[in-house]
Amino acid sequence: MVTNKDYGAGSIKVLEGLEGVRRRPAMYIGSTSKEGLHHLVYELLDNSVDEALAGYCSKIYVSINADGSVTVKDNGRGIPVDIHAQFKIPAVQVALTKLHAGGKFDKDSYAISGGLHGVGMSCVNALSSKLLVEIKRAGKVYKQEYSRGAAMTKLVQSGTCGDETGTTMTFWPDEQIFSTLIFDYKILESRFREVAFLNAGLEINLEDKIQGKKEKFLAPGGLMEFVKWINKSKEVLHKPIYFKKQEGTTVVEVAVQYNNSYRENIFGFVNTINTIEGGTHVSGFKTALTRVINDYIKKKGGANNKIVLTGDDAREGISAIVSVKIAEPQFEGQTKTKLGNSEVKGFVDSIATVALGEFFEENPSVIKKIVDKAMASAKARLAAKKARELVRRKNVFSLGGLPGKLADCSAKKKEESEIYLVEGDSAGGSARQARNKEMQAILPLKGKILNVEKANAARALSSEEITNMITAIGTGVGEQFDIDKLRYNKIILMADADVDGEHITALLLTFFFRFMPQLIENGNVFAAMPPLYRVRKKKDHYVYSEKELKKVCEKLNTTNVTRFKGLGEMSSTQLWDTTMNPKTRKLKKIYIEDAVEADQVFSMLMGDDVQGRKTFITENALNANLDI
Ligand code: 0RA
Repeated sequence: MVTNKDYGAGSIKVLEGLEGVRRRPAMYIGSTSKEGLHHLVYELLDNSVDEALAGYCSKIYVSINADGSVTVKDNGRGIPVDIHAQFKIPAVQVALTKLHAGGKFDKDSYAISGGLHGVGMSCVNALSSKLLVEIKRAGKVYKQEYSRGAAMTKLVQSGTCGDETGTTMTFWPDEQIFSTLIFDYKILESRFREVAFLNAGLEINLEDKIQGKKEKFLAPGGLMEFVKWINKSKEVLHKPIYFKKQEGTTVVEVAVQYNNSYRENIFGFVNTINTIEGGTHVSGFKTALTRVINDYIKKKGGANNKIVLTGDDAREGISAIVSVKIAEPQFEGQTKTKLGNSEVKGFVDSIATVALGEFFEENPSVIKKIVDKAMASAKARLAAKKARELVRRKNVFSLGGLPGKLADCSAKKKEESEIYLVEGDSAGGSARQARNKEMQAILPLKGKILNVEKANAARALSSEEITNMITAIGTGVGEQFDIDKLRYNKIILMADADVDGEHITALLLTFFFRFMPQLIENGNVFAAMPPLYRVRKKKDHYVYSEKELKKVCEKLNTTNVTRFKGLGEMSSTQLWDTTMNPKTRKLKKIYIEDAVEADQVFSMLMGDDVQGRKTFITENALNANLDI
């Protein structure tokens, strides 16, 4: 690489803006752990995708290199290299050293760009110990090297390239910033697949040169292929419904395909960013869908034409993608992944109303299947409601509506309180004795709860264990869900540390994922980690994994080991010391790394696709600890 010792005066000045990024990296990329590390790749990918959205790039290549760096290469126009009028340095250097300059040199060059992730390539530069950029433009190749945001060389021309154009960046994440420097193929893979689905025809290649793996993501059918992929382990009711409409710089694109399951799966995207918390685009679509289906029933429902479906009824078994591209997205919510732009709701609603109406007019067999399914859901819901009312009348003496089996805590503030959902009455009894009464509530559950993946909402909501949980937690489910009514700040799943216990935890997680995903997103759901062994040497040492056991035994030089068979076998003191005392216990926080991926895993593991499940289990047997 060319170096130039005098080169620096100009770059130090521009670095000032990037110092803030190095001082508070989490503010710009979310975190400095695994998530933030991968964010660097998305940031560069987004720039190339923007170039594709502008119509100038068709292929992107990303590689995880043997030396720990990552390369993102595209065949776009190449970042401009001419001298910037204001800063008197090449435009590419402005993009890499000026915060927010990003790919958006001027607002008109791209109508649409990342938005949430749009902190720009300068952040990647600031957080890399080294970054190389290579640009092919107007027949020439240009190169420049940076370190921690500062240019180490001038931009130099280093050869010719015929009519080839494009941008290549290779970066080495800074070990001074990140707690991990290892890129995870699987994380990049699911994001890239998503981006390829969301940008029909864009080719994204991923290669891991360390593990020798590669994959091409290319979906000429775009969202239509996306919704089919989401449904791949489900039995579908019809071919995907698809529509797209553009007005000015706003694009709305939707794909819908119902399957025979009972779950609702609507994924919202804004400028290709997954809006996990939904927002105005998703609610506009939902409103239109419910209205169109109810209108159809009113007109053509025959004997059933008086039944009014709820939104939950209309969405039973739906898989859908609602993708919008807008110029100035406003994000809200806990994780800044909820679209706030109010104009988008009406826009999506009116487009979807017309498009769905037309589609159903032309495809009567499809709407009939959807209406039959929604109607079955409504009838089951009404029957369950009647049954519940009967039970409620019988139980007029139950106090305050809380489940009789709940041992509630006395703290009135939810910030301080937590609830343990405990497998089995005997473990429930120990937990009840062990607990801190003021802040810890205990709800014992009878063995294995219903697998909600295989039950419709009405059946799930008539299961006693499930209604007990819902009542104790307080928020309600589905459309009624209200986070402000949450009665406990932490919901802790506590099951034995064995296969049965893991199954129970999986069933509970399925319930939370399908009925109260907001609690997972909000970070309220945890799994307790009871110890596997006790090693006794002078005092008791509790051990949580096989690996740890070996270490502890070697260190203490003893084989005085007791294996815990289950929670019910521990004394209440042991249970408190190991699993419940906030000062000493270990909790796993449950989070959703990738909503689309998580849906696949749940429908695979808990649904009807036996072959898919077998394949999944064989492929994942080594990482038996389910990370979702
Ligand atoms: C602004 C203008 C032009 C290209 C780009 C940005 C650009 C940025 C990135 C970032 C990664 N890959 C990229 N490719 C292109 C070109 C304007 C012109 O040629 O007239």
